[in-house]
Amino acid sequence: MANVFDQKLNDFMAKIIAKNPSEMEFHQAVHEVAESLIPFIEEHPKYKDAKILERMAEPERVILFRVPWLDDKGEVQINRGYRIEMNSAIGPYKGGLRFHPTVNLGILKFLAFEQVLKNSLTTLPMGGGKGGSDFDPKGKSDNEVMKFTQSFMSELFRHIGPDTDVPAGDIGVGGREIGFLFGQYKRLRNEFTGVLTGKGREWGGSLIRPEATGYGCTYFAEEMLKTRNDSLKGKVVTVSGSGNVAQYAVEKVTQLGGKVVTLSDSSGFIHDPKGIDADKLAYMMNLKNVKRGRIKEYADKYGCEFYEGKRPWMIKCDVALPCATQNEVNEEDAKTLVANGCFVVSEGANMPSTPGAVEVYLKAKILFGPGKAANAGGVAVSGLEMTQNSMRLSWTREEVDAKLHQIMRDIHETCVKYGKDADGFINYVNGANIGGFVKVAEAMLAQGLV
Ligand code: NDP
Ligand code: 2IT
Repeated sequence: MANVFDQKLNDFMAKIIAKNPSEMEFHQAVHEVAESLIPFIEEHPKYKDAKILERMAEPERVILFRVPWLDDKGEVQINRGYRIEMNSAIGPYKGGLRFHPTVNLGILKFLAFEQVLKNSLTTLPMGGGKGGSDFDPKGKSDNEVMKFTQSFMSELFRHIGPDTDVPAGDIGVGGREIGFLFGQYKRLRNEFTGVLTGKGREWGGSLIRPEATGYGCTYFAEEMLKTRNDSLKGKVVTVSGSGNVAQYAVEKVTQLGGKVVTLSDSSGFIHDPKGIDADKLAYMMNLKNVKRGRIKEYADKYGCEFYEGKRPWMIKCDVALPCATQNEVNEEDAKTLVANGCFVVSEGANMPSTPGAVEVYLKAKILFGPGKAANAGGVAVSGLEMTQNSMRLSWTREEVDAKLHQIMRDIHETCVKYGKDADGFINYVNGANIGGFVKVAEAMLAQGLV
């Protein structure tokens, strides 16, 4: 039987690759999903006949635009802007904007494709989208970041809206960028609406949105541990990244009694065997969010080791939370993690594990929470921000956190429902892919050939 599915998967992927040449990350994301879904679709001919998976792999709309701006020296700079409006079957397009020099069409299509299934898993009515630019905010002045974002929004504004497409942050887009983007949108449209999420709390932002992805990824790890009557208490945890997601993962793991011993950025990682406590985290957050410095400075300040150009997966741990970027854990890293006793991987980043790494986790039958399930807390609280904006009300921290926690439990339950193997092992990859797919597929069937 496996061979029949392999053949169908190969045929399906051959078409995807031919149609979307050189979009490697997109191929990777679609392949992983198709591998889970093809056997399921074979059992449900209505999805097969309506070519739901084929339609989902084709964006509803792709917007690509020029972003000219003047730097501080008065020199003209030109970047490229994108918005991928992937799927609106269950709600307005929703997903972040990424500003990073590596951004290209294939990366944003992989992120948009993942976002469709992730948003479906949250239980909230959000379609999927993603966008961004090859603009690099690193080393730019606040003024340059503002100039760029204003120019970016001067084109994007005509394509988005609170009931159409609602962007948010991702790599390189945090509170500062969302502020500038919102200001420019409001000026162009003369409307104060919930068109972006991740806003400041004084102007429509939701409490807990900054924390949501990191907290949610930690809650998801805790839910997975519960299936083995275990918890994060006393666990040694490695975290990669030192941005938004990593920061609040560290905070929540520490609150739940775990010890985080690593952090990283694109220059390398730090290993602090004593653990990153609340004071050290506060130092790191100021370093990254205000001073915009490098993680090495943490090692200099606290007298611990900095490993230049390396990733933290060589450090012995019980739990690993990759929170930086795609393909940051390869097959070798995964083998090292498992050999060192790591038995939980909860992905804060999008697709941080390569296909080879995922294979290692599944073979070793460790608890592996793929990004579209484990990091869905961020977009879930974005959904809650949209609700609060529509109601013109704001909920307390406790209310939002309780809703986030419940959503992460629900996502976990969905993964168990669709991902439990005959031997009782929970394959969260299959669970998340099938669980996310069903709702979108049903909506697409109901809405006809659109
Ligand atoms: P930030 O920009 O706040 O932080 C990104 C972190 O990852 C930085 O430490 C950065 O280091 C590091 N990093 C980025 N690119 C690379 C790279 N190519 N190689 C090595 N390190 C890298 O982004 P977020 O924390 O928001 O996002 C992190 C991940 O989480 C991404 O995969 C994102 O898609 C995902 N995610 C984010 C959500 C959110 O709500 N923000 C929601 C769900 C998922 P440096 O500063 O040196 O570049
Ligand atoms: O990848 C993601 O889910 C995000 N970057 C958050 C998207 C959002 O709309 O909050």
